[in-house]
Amino acid sequence: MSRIELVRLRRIDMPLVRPFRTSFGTQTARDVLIVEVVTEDGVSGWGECAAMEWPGYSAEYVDGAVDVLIEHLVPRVLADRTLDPQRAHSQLARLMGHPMAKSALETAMLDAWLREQGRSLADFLGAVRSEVDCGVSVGIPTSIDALLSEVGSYVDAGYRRIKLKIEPGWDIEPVRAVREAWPDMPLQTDANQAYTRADTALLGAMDPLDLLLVEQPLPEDDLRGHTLLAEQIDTPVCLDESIISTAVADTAIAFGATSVINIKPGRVGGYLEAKAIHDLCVERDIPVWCGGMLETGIGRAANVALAALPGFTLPGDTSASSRYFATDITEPFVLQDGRLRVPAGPGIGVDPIPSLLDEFGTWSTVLDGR
Ligand code: NPQ
Ligand code: MG
Repeated sequence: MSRIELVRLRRIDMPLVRPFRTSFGTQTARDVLIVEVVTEDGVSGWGECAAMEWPGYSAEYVDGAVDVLIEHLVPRVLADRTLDPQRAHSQLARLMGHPMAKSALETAMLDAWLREQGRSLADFLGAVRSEVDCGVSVGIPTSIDALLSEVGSYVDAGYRRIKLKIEPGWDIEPVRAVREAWPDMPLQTDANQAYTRADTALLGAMDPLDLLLVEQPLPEDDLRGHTLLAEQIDTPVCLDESIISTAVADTAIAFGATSVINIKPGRVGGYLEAKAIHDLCVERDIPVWCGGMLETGIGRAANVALAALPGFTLPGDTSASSRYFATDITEPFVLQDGRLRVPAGPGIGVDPIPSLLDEFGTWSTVLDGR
């Protein structure tokens, strides 16, 4: 087993091609934290942190992730320097919370470890496909006309499923307008916790719109509320924010709170945990799909590898690089016939372009534990 020489943290500022509004706020650029693990043999492994600048999606945020990595997570893995992602997973599990920061570090270790073996992440995880079906997530725009024109551009680009962000005041009308314009398009909604148990009738009013699912309508901790809602509406309930571990996934499935699961490696603390949730869902006959956190090519590559596992039977939010960025920091992921190709090279199978890391870079530090 090889050893870790140092860990480098970088922040890059990536402008978005259009503002992305959800019930928790508007994003115009991504402040992306990138973790690089360098081995004693000079091999670099890469991980991307899913956290946003402010704790809107979940409790994590970029400044907090930087702090916990510098003060707690990186020192744990530099204490023995062994490049062993599974061992690091157990060690980091002794520290509470911070799944996105842990995932970035663990993925960088996993990438370096796989690159040294010449093995792809897709192969390691158990991928069964060389390309994956792609969907796209559509933010809350300023008007229904703007929504129809944005959705139209994604339909023309070949996306195989459309997800509309909803919130109170922006739900039935816009969703109906999209359904009427594209009667056969696979369509789903995502509320990012914006509703309450009192909104059951309103959410049920969207049943005739033939939606694949409604994602995370209620607050993260309200599993029972999701069970009650699922009993009252026909549209399948899919949890995102609530599913923070395999144990919670098991509980939510057993209690009827979710019949589909959105798996995001950042939210659950990495690809090892994501794989375990996938395996549980296959056993329980629960379809899964791969979520997205506006990743650059680094995070996108790893997500596409995960989405190639057999239980990922629904198109994910694994969109093309161009959905978010005019220039990605890796070779861009390009949609072909509504699909993305699964990287086959060692590790995550893509490399950041050094000049672009510099161009977009706003901060970096090196931690070598010495
Ligand atoms: C979701 N993702 O499924 C999230 C929400 C989300 C693609 O809809 C910066 C970083 C901005 C992460 C905006 C999609 C974000 C973000 C939205 C995640 O709930
Ligand atoms: Mg979501």
